[in-house]
Amino acid sequence: MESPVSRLVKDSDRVMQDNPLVLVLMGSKSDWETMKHTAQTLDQFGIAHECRVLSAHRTPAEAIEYVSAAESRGVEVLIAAAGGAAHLAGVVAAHTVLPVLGVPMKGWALDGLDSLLSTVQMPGGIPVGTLAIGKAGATNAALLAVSILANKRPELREKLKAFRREQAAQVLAEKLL
Ligand code: AIR
Repeated sequence: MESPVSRLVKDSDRVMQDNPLVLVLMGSKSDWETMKHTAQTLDQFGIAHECRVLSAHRTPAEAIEYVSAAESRGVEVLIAAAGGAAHLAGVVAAHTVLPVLGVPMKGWALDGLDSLLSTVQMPGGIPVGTLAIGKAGATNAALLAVSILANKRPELREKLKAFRREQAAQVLAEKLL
């Protein structure tokens, strides 16, 4: 089946689906190579989402405006990814009470440890649920968003259970020789 992501219009500033339940923000287009795994996983579960490049440092006003409008658009979860001085998830969390998941980007001088600490070390009162560095974190941010959405959507919970069963079956079928 063709992914909805691949159907999206070129030259748009965002990857967009109608009535998104999840917003995926990233600090730079260079993060998309990793964050496309978030989009693909959300697609796999049929979750409408919108992905957009917005930076806490380079476009702070636009980032705040976008996040502040999320609740009134019916969005339920935000995912924010950034590298280096990775403040995006924290800034996003400061401007909404919706759950915010942070994905630290790999690379740079400290290979993602800088991104991890910038994302995870939030002061008490403004939480960011921080995932692993890089691709695993990008995939898991989507799976955690699905878990959150599944609280009120029994059909989604069944899809998650089926996903886990299939994953377990694949591991058990592994042959070493
Ligand atoms: N970034 C962008 N604005 C603030 C931050 N922290 C991050 C991006 C990307 C890294 O800086 O999220 O991971 C490098 O961006 P670029 O555009 O130079 O490739």
